[in-house]
Amino acid sequence: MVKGGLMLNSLIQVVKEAGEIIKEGFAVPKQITHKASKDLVTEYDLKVEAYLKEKLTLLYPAYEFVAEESYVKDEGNPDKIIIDPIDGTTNFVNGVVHVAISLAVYRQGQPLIGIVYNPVLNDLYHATKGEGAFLNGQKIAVSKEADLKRSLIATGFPYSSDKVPEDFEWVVSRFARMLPKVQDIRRLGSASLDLCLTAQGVFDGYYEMNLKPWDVAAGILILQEAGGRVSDEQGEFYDIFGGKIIVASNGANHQAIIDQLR
Ligand code: LIP
Repeated sequence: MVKGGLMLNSLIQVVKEAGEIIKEGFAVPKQITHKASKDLVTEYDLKVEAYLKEKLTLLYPAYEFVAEESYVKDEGNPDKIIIDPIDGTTNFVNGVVHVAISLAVYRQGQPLIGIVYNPVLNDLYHATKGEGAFLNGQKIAVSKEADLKRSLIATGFPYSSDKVPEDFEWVVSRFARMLPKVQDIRRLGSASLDLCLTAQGVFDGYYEMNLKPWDVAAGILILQEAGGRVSDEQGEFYDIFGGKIIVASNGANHQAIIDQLR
């Protein structure tokens, strides 16, 4: 039994079952629809979300679901299960292996459990508040790299980059400012996995704009439990339900990343 109690174990079981749907669809043709020009959804996103909601409604009927493909508005329940059925949908459509189910439990408005599962690579990250962060059962921790020049930084590009000139300008200007100041930059296409790879010490930091609660809720807890730091671009609390820019790091280089993003 993994640490974190019965709820964590039952959630992991259901997430792994849902992962089989992603594995079935990964290498086959998909029906793709566009929520926006760059925002894709497939029948597999919908199947995974429906499976998770069906199973978890039976197990945890008192919780409100905040799930990417069915979310309408906050119903005010402080107990939430926050789901991204396929984080990295564009990767999934194109056969890039960085895809994950991201699931977080908030109880009384506070993060309690985070699970990020990549069924293609069979990597399961999890954390329970106060109990550390784990990858496939092995404890993980952030890197100790304090020198931005030696830091491998991840980022992403918002779906709005073709529609909102200010967003495009922010992304391009910060990328141009950051690139000569760091070891290198990576863009893997899954925010939840970017946060988990930072928790694992593979990345030394990560930043992105316009993410949704389901992209980051689980990964933030996993990173914090691995000793990392998460803030907004001012170094203040990042609100998953309203934050525009997330800055995540090993803590040692956090201020240096923020200074480049000002
Ligand atoms: C994606 C994020 C990624 C971001 C994409 C998109 P989705 O989530 O994980 O970091 O760059 O624009 O938001 O839409 O695949 O669940």
